[in-house]
Order: sequence, then C-alpha cells, then structure tokens
Amino acid sequence: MADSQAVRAALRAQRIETPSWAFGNSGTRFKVFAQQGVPRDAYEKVDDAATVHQYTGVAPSVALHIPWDKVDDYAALAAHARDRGITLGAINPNVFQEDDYRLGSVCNPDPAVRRRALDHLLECVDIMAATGSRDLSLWFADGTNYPGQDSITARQDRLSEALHAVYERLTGDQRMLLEYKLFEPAFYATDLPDWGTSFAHCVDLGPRARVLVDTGHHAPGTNIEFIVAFLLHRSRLGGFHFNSRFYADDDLMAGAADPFQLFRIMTEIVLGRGLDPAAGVAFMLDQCHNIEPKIPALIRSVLNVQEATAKALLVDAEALRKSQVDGDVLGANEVVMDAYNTDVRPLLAQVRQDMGIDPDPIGAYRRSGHQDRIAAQRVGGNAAGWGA
Ligand code: PSV
Ligand code: MN
Ligand code: MN
Repeated sequence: MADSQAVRAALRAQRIETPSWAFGNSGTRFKVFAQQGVPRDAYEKVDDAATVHQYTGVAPSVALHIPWDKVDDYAALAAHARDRGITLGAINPNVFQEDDYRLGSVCNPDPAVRRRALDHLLECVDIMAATGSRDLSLWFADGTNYPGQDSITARQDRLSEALHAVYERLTGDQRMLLEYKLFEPAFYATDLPDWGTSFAHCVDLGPRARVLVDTGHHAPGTNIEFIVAFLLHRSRLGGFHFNSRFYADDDLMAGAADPFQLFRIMTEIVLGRGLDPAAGVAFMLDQCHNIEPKIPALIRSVLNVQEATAKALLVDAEALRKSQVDGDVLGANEVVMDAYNTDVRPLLAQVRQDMGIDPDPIGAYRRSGHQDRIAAQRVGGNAAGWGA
C-alpha cells in the first residue's frame, strides 16, 4: 500500500486554482441567470476565491481574464489578493469578443486585426509582471466555418508568428500555456483543435511553451489520460482546465459527470510524478455555474479534484508495476480499481483537520451564513463576461 503519511502530505500540498469568471453570472446563449450576491468587480471576485481557499485550504490562487477583470492598478489587485491570503494566478487574454474578430484574431486574414490581437496578448504579458503571475493562458476562438473560407496553412503560419512574438516577450519564470479545443465557435476547422497541434507549436517555440488540457475540449470518447501521460513524460504538460461535460464544452463542475475519468487522469499524474511542483503542472478549474450557487460549486469542484487525487495516490504503484511486468492483466486492473473504489472521504477529513480547517467544507460554508451576507451586501453583480 502507498505510505499514508506521504499520501496525506501530498494532499496537503496540492494546489488548485479557481477561475475569476466562475464567480460571475453566466449562462448559455439562451439565457444568463442572475444570481444574488455575485461579485461586482475583480476585487470581489478575488474575495470569493479567497473564500473558496478558506474552506478548502488548497485553492490559494485565482486566474484572471482580461479585460473582464480589468483594473487600473494590477499591483493593487495583487496586494488585495495577498491581504485575503491568496495570489493572482494565470492571466487569460480575451481575443474573441470584438466585432473585429469575426474571422479570427491572430489567424485573421487582415494584418491590422492580427496586430490588434497581438497587442492585447503583449499587454497581458505586461499585466503578468504586475500581478506576479507565472502563466499566460492562451485560448483562441480562431477557425473557419466553411470549406474554402480561408487557407488552413496560412492561418497556421499567422498563428505561429503571433505565438513567437508573445514567446519572445516572456521573461523570468513566465510561461505560455497553449489551450486547444476541438470545435466551437468555429464549426469547420479550428486553428488549434487538438493537443497534437498545440504540442507542435510548443515544440517550435521552446521550453516555456506548454500544452494546456481543458477536459471539456475533446471529442467524446477521447482518452484524455493518454494525452496527459504523453505530455507529462515530455515535460510539455503545462496544466489543466478541469471541468466536466456530458456533451461538448459544458463547463460543469469537475468530477460531476465522470469522476472515474478524473481519477484516471490523476492516476497518470501521480504515476508520472506530476504532483511534484518541479513538474510544473498547473491544476486549474475552468467552469461556469449557470444554475447553482457559485462559491459552494467551486468548493465542491475543489473537493472532487481532491478526491480523485486521493484515490490516485492510493494506487499501489509497486503492485501495479509487478502485475504489468508479469503480464497480469486482471491483477493490474484490480490494483487500479481497488484504489478507485476506496472511500477517501475519511482520509480527506483527516487531512483537513491536520490543516486546521473544517473537515466538511461545504457544510461549514453553509453554516457560516456567508452566502446570505454577500447577497445582502452586493447589489447588482456582474456577468462573468460572455453570454451576457
Ligand atoms: C472557451 O471554450 C473557454 O471555455 C476556454 O476553455 C477558455 O479557457 C475559457 O473559455 C476562458 O477563456
Ligand atoms: Mn479552458
Ligand atoms: Mn472551454
């Protein structure tokens, strides 16, 4: 069995980043449902992220989306975060919400539009310096809707040119995380549709460029843990956007739709030593809570990632290796399933007690009355940014 002291230490050391946009109102293209008590600005989003950290103990940073979280003074926002016991995490530029981007941003056939998009990406690198963020998290809505609409290869060259320009601006420990997505909003050919395309650009760029795996961005049936194992083994796994999906990019709570998949992903992470900070894997959530209250949904999501991690840590790596070497198919599968079928909730309750927080974070949050307080205090909360 895995050493229980080591398992507990690993669970205490885990870090999961929340996304600022998950705290705002969101919805689908049919309707954005306004909730009471949602943040009115970036400062209040930081406050909510700090609340999630307060109850979980393992969510000490929040990712920002620019310009949704635009402020006059990013250093002041970073100081506010520090006062609340967290830090500002990945910076997510937005090059998909302007009329100019109808035919794409950095892949647009018009050089003036490409320049505009690139300028925003470079501005975000400057913001990273002020916020102290390590990661620039890039997702492009670029692509085409119809065969013949634009040259697939010319668009790849434009993408590459922009990525190189951004890459050259990175300094210190700054990194570029390149996210892919099969489709939507482009319905014929997305310019970064899969991990292979993202990986190829990252290899061209250099070691600071890594692939970002958003668990909702694949075709149904894709073996995501294979992608994770491959990228981790080559030091090109930059991190995750965890969320879960039943159909497409549903952005539901991580671990809600398919906890077994999340466990399989985390098992590859644990076996590949991806929990070690030196591996440089950022564990982030990317979700929208359209109908459920947002802070407890994020607490729940963090707990779900923790549960998957705890089960993955219980995989008896030595027994697994022996079964694999012996060609014992059933034995190897049994080792993995034994871990998955373990109820890790008591273990996690113990870990939380060791950390000095309530063993039942959701219950503690409910009992705190915080939700009622913010509903009374915050009048006129904002939409997350899109779908509004
Ligand atoms: C759009 O698909 C998306 O959900 C991507 O996953 C980004 O990471 C996120 O929005 C924020 O821009
Ligand atoms: Mn994402
Ligand atoms: Mn997405």
